[in-house]
Amino acid sequence: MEFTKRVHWVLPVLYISCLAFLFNTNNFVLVVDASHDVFSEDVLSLSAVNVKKEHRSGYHFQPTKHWINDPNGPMYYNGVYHLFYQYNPKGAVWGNIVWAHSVSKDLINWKKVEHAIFPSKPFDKYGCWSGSATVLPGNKPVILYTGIVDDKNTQVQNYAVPANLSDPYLREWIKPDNNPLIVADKAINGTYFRDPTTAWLGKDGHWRISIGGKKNNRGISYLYKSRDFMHWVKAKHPLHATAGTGNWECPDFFPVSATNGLDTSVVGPNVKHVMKVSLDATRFEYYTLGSYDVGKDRYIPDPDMIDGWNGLRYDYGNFYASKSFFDPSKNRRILWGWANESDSTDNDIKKGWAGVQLIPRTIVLDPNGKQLLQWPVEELETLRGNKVELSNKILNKGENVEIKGITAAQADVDVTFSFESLDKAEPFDPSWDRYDAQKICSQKGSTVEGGLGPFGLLTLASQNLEEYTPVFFRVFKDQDKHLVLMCSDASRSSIKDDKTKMKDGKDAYRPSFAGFVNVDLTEKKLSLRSLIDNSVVESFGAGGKTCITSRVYPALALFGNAHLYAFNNGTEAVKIDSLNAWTMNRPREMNH
Ligand code: DQQ
Repeated sequence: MEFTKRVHWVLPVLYISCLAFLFNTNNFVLVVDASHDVFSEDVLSLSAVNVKKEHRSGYHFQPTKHWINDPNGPMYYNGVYHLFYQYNPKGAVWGNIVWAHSVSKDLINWKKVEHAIFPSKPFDKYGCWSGSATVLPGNKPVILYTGIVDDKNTQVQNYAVPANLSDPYLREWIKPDNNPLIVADKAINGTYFRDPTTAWLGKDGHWRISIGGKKNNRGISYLYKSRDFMHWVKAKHPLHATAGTGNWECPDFFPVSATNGLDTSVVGPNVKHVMKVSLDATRFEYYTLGSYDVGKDRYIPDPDMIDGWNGLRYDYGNFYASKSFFDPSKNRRILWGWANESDSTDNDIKKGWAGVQLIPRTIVLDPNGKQLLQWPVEELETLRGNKVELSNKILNKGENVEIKGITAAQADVDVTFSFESLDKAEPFDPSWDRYDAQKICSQKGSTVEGGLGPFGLLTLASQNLEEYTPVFFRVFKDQDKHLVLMCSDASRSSIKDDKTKMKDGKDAYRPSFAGFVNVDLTEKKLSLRSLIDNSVVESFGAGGKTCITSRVYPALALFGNAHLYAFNNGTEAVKIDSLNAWTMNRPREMNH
């Protein structure tokens, strides 16, 4: 696993996989685990006086300034979508974490309201970490979240309820005095015990939740049960656990079907369950599909699932700590995920902000039953402005075509490529690691000539292609089958990279994110949709089978100077069957 690369991304200061105490030269104590950098008081409250507009998102959710991370407690309640999120109200680095709160009627226009939960009581004095919302019978929302009770990062589970259910925005939340609801018993390491899920109700009338953690190096999703939501008892067995995977953050457990979303408590013969965990050690999100044995209260991954670091990922790029919720108004399950910056902490502080939430995605089971399909919520289309179209355009080897007439820095592009034959697909080198798509993509980038591919889009490109972020496919032949590689390659995204060294002197984090696409090529077509937003490139391959998000910081391809191309660097000609691209407008109301 690529620890060193991820260090650039997540832990510019330090990385250690277990909790440790360190001292810096200013003699204050740093408490660090794999996901939580600890900065000095000075740094914690540092942000640029003027927030830099450059690279800020146009339509991806972000606050007006400062640091954000995990989406928390998303829910739909009485006609309003709620998004809470981890937020530092004082600076552009992780720390001082509160639950910030925004509300929306359409998932696109967001209004900021008061912080919902912030440290104030002994049971959360040192932090209000991630958690989930459950709407209880009688239409009563309740939040479960992780409170930090001491400077050793000891974690407990708390609840909060709205002060006034008739306030349409649920602005004020109360943390009752019978908190904490759950403390770690002796068998649990209380510093790895966090991020409660939305609760589901069993046929026996008992609520269940899962909480992430680890024991030694075994990732665990603990299971707790309660009849009244107040008194919780740990089940004899965890819901799920996997040796060798390290700490599990932000578990998510929910039912899926191929047609529509399901309420979290649904079980049944035609329902599969998804178990997602955010793996602290790799900072990627892995999921398996399987069945929920309600008798044993255990999750069992399907036999063909890989349950660990080589498993399916929600997104093969910068996407973490996601959380899903059921939207009863449209019968769909929606997934929110956080994209951290890929830049140095120094640059984050200079910008005055860090982190965005990605576009909420509708998730359903792929009809093949082997994976999920993710797609931007339909409401996003209301932001589409000027449109350009292209069809039946052949791209021979080495050719590209510029997609003109839209604002390429802020666009939605949906393209379907077709090809006459698969014969020229390159052989898949048996020495390559089938599970290290990123390595293959870094060797076989968008400019290395191939057979069938590389072809795709050059996003956030400067006029003379000094910088660009290609999102593309490359098809390989592996014995009797074809393997489709999808890449989102940040390595040439900015000419400034040589000057943006990380604090530790290493190069800025510009990975060639990649994943394979499990797609049937019988029709000899591949589709790609990319949501381009100044420093975000969020892409969906083959109708959402494989998703990859990159964060990039072009120096030239900014605002009106950004360009968009379709390209082919394979010897097999490809045809743009159809391409639709739109300028994306800013939402009317953007979280102010
Ligand atoms: N972020 C939260 C934790 C969670 C982690 C703290 C994941 O609750 O485990 O900000 O990014």
